[in-house]
Amino acid sequence: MCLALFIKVSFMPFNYSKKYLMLASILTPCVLAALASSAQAEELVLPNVAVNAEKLADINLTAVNSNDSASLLADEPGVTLYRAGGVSSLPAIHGLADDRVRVKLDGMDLIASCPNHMNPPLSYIDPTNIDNIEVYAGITPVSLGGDSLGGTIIVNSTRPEFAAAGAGNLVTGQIGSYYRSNNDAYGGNVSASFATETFSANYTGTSSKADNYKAGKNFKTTTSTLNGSHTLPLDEVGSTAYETSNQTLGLAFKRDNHVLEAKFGYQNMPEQLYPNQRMDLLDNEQKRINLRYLGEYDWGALEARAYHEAVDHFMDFGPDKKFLYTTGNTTQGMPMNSQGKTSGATIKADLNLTAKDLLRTGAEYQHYALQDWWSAVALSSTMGPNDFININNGKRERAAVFAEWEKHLAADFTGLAGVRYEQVKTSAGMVHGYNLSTAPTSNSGSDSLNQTRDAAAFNNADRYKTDNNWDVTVLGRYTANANADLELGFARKVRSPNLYERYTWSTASMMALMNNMVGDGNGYLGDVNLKPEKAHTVSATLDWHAANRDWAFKATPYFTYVNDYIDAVQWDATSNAASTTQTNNAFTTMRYVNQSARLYGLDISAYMPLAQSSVGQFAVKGLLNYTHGENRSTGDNLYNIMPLNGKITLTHSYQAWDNALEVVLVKDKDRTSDARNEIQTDGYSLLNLRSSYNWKQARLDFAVENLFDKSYALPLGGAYVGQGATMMASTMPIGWGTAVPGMGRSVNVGLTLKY
Ligand SMILES: [Cu+2]
Repeated sequence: MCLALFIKVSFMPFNYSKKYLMLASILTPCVLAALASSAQAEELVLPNVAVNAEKLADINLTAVNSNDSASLLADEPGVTLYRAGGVSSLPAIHGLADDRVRVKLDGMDLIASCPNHMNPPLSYIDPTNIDNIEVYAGITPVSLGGDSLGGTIIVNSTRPEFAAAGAGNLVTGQIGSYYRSNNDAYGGNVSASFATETFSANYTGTSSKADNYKAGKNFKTTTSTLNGSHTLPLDEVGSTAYETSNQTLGLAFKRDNHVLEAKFGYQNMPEQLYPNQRMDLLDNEQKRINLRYLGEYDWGALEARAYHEAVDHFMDFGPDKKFLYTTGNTTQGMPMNSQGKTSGATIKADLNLTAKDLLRTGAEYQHYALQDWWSAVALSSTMGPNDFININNGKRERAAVFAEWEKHLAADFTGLAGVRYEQVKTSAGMVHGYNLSTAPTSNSGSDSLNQTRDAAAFNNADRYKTDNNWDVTVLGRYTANANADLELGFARKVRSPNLYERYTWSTASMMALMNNMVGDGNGYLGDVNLKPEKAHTVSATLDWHAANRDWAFKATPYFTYVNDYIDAVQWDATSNAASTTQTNNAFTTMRYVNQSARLYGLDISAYMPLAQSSVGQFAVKGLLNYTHGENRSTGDNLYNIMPLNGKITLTHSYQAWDNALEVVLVKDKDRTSDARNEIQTDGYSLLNLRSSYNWKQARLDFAVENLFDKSYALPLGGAYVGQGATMMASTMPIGWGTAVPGMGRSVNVGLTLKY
């Protein structure tokens, strides 16, 4: 089999360095395999801490449909996705997205270092490298998240495996590859492990590349082209191509009930284009190290972790976008740089006080530093002669302690109560615009685009902020009988503003347009005086099921009130105040502001077997999500709330064969944010087919997504600015009012081999 793999990879369409890397990755474990006998695996797993964890039952460990790890969450009740770049969707839980959701990747709280949040935590892991995901969509225990409002998503990469006692060394490996027809996407993944009873080493490498995708039948994104710009076919969705690779090396040592683990990660992403941002990601490099100790004791469990991450991020115009001002044929672009450094440590103890009482307590610390600057452009009259300092020496420091008590009050009743205190300190240094070389403190001399006025106001403001945030969670679970569980909870959760919300400062339209974390095409500027958001949520879950869970029906209604919700108002750069007249049906400049918001909704999921016959087992799965979000200060709708949507999946399994037919139904998005001139989208339905066949050491996946090649707009995909001149509010040739189209039909195949 090793020989077969070797030949297969040799013919894969990678560039040489990648190919040799993959070949080496295959050969090494193959040689090890020849030397060692196979053995039983043994895993060390944390005690189950979850009261209401919604564990993803079956993570499809293949990249056959997507390289976007967030897309694995698409079947989770209450979870929707802000579609953005090809591998960087932002998950939203019950209408709260991005930094409002705590995403923990291998226990690390990573932070997006980009004015467009192009590098969120899940963009650093390939779907094939994920071991498990837990989603807390209702009430999140304080031990599982702070500095966030909505739920928590816990994503763990491959866990270390050790050889069982006396069974000899353990050698495992996996190699996979896939192809998707719509955007000519292909890639591969390899993993190899070697373990003894006390030592474990694991390497994973993944690589993927895709062209722009095509919208469904008869979709036209533009009918004209800009002078000098290359012409895109009418159904091609500009700026949707990507290329990325991730590598991890994990080492672990085990002695009795103690495990010491080190994970090293490296990402090199040469390109991730953005159809809903004015800039494209043209380089992202991440290096990370994550150390963990896990010990089981008579009294409970102790976990300690320390991590460090360094990110270098670069943006400019990708191939489908162009600079508005060209000098002859010289298209110069607008280089933008972000550098982030995150260091953190956590310590957590689970104490079994009595057979019925569990106390979880811990402390967390995180230090984040951000530098964000845009290099001077020689031929531009406005973007020079100096660098534009967007965020100078930004710092965000979190220190938290928590305690949480879980008590089995009776055989049928469990209660949980927790409190968390978190101090968040933020600061940023003095700034200047393209027009000056030093930071001004008074508005004198010549000004360009109000850069001196705005920088001086910012430099004179108190930029050192300390937030004292208190979270509380109370939760009860009652088992009424063998068929019904009821869970009821309350949570108060607080999130401090991120550095882009607090410290971006320029009112100039072009600069503000570059600071946009939501993909709506507008420009944004920060406010140093923003207060933390405070959410109060009540939520219940009714879980009605067969005693053996053959069928299940689950409903979660929720209600959240957010004080000081960070929304935005239209801003007048000339008067430097909130606009008195509103701009309609156009991209505009917004400023973040504390308002209040209310969200409520319901998610329902169900599962039922249909028939068991000689031709296999048939079952049906259903999912329904409804969310309503409104700004209580203005009466406006909240931005990017997914309209009513559902999914019905018919599954069939027969021996080694698994098949699914999925219908996706989405209603019109007509409740949109007026302030942001959010684009309405039409309802749609899609049909997807999936099939997989499992052999003992191989798996073949086949899928047709959007079988009927339907043309539709992504409700949470934002505004389309994927081609032409995107640097000014009035984009050409697309203009305001086009939503990002969804992908047309794609035929996908994937093959995974294991040994
Ligand atoms: Cu970026």
